[in-house]
Amino acid sequence: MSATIRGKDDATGLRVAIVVSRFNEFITMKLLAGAREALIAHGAKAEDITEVWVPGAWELPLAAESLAETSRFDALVCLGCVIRGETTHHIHVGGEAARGIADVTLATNIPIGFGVLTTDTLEQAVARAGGKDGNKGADAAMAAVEMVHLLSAIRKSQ
Ligand code: INI
Repeated sequence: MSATIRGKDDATGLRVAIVVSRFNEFITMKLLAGAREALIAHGAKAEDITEVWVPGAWELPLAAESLAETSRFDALVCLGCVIRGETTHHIHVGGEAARGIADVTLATNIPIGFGVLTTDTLEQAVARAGGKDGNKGADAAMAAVEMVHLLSAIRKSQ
């Protein structure tokens, strides 16, 4: 017989830390608002959500690792905005943020929603931060919530 294991979009009772970058704050504050609203709309309590601000996307992994190691959170959400510049700097910042966050989630087994925009233009970022292409902060928050339940269901299925 086949088995199907799925998560669910229920944030009731979950403690979530949102790590958000100040760089391109005009965009990241909208990602943050989207993440908070999605969590609360799905049952999280405002007092169970912790906001942690870092200078830029580069600093997201270290803050996420520190938060994961406290064992105080069921899930993390990392939010940032990397926009293509004149040099290749953005490639290193965006690539290392992604790699570092992936390393942290795998090393700690805590779900981390990845809400770091990597765009060519400011317009593309605006579209993804509550504009015509949705809010990637909300999507990242709900992906983290789904993964909390998925990991729990996998463990129970063993
Ligand atoms: N940080 C970002 O979050 N987005 C960017 O687009 C960006 N660019 O392109 O420079 C950026 N740089 C700062 C970086 O994240 C660090 O904060 C900085 O290098 C200090 O460590």
